[in-house]
Amino acid sequence: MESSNHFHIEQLSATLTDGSNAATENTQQELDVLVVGAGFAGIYQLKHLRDLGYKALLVDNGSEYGGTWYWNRYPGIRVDTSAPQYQFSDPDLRKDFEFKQRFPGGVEIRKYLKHVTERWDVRKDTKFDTYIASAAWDNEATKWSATAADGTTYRAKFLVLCTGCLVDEFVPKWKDVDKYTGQFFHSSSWPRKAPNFKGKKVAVIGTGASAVQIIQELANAVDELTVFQRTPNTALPMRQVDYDEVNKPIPEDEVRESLAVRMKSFCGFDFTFLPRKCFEDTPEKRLQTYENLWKEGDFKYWLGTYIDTLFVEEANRECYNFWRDKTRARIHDPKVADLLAPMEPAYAFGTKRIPLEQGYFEIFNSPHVELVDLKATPIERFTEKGIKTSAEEMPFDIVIAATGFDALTGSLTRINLHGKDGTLLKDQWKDGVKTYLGLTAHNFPNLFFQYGPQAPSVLCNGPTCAELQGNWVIETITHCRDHGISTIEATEAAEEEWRGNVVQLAGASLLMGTNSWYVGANIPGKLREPLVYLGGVPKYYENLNAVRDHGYEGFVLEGGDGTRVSKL
Ligand code: NA7
Repeated sequence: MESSNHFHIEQLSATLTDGSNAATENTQQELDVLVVGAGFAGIYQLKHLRDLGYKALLVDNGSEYGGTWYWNRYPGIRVDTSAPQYQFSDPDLRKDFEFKQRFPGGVEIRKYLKHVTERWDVRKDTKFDTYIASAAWDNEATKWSATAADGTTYRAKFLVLCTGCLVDEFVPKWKDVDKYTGQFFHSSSWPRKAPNFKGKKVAVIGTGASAVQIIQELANAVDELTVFQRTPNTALPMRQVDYDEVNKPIPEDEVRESLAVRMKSFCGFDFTFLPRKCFEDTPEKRLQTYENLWKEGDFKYWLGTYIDTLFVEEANRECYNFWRDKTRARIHDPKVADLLAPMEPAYAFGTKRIPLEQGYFEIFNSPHVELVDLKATPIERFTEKGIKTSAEEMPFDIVIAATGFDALTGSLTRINLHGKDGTLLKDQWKDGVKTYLGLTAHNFPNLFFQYGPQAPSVLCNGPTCAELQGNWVIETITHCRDHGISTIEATEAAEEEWRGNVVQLAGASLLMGTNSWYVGANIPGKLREPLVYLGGVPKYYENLNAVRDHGYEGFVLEGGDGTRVSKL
């Protein structure tokens, strides 16, 4: 296997835990806030904390800004949220930067982040190539002590983890994969020296969002493409727009308006679910509604449709049927159509992450593209030359595992985070994730994590969460500073209640009936539980603001002398 982000980190982690590499330089840095992760959320934290006078440092394992956009370099990588929404709200940033497409690709997003970080002048307080493998709360000093792989220790009053939610690669443990002599890599460890695909037989395992984008790109680049599908993907058509003289970029006042309404939308977009249920419309009106949403070419068919779609089976089925008929019409071979868009849904529509596609389904009409149904013919093992399914042995020059991530919790639990009593976060969560507000955990004072479990996170786009959650974190840190509070820690009771809330909301939806990474079902051995807050963005921020307005209800706040400052 190619060297990957995943393996690199495991090695670093191991050297630190066995102490062989620790503290070789033995340097120490005192900070107010250590921010880990230089994607949208981390960049936002650094800029705004620094503006408020904090001594803050941003560190990242990568060598540049971007987070998930730094690591994921597969061809065709693109954001599924339209440009007016996938950016920071600061109007100053738009004065001399314009997105060139409605759905920008990875290169453009990295260009945008370069522009942002230059404008916000954050580089001088950023340290790259720095993996924080462990951090421990020091009760005496009331500080976090975080150790990087180079032995440097950062001591900080607050630790803010902006480590992303789709980072920790999942590669299934296929038998004999180590015996395979061709090129093999995970979608998010794409070799920096791009492989030459011309004349090659290539396999893509998986049909999630990453696979869809990779397949679209590789279909025309390779000699033969084989896609191994376990579960069909209900991808929706993307209506891409190249902004130019004819299709002008969205004017500034519209961008502002679009960003201003995020808090009112279930998923933090400039649209939200329709205010009516599926069967309140006549069949004719329903059809027209679906057609209109479909034409938008974005997430509206998923997250701007009838309000009961993700909650009521019959409503969900109507939505699926429309998608199925539109999609099957694009596929020539009925047997292939049965696999890609079966007559009976494989799972409730929208309960797995829906990506936007550009010609994905038509690709399977090409004679050089083969679809293998893993449900009928599972992979038994790898061979020296390729893959052996229960039906046949297939040789490949390159195999790409687009098999996802230990989502939402993996990037937090892979760090050896020791709480107040020394317990590791991963052990504290072994019988179920418990957070307060999807931002903090009991036993882990002065620690905040963003875009993580039990928050809207993946049902609300990255930059939006970076600002909305981020502002709350900054406000909270500032409340502590202004009131002489040295520690803020969620109570167990508050955590229990929040978990209950998350479980109840998910239980009322169709989400729990589907095996997806939203419920941790993609990782063998991972507890199956709802990992996303399904109350919607407005309700989530109502909760956050209510907690703040009630004197940080659910937290214990203590002054420097150990006095309890909070009213509980
Ligand atoms: P996903 O959405 O987790 O997709 C992973 C795919 O890999 C999915 O089709 C899985 O099938 C498949 N998979 C996983 N394990 C196996 C095994 N053992 N055998 C065969 N196929 C397997 O990850 P992505 O990287 O595509 O997307 C993650 C997010 O990144 C995406 O939502 C965007 O937000 C960005 P399954 O469906 O589980 O049957």
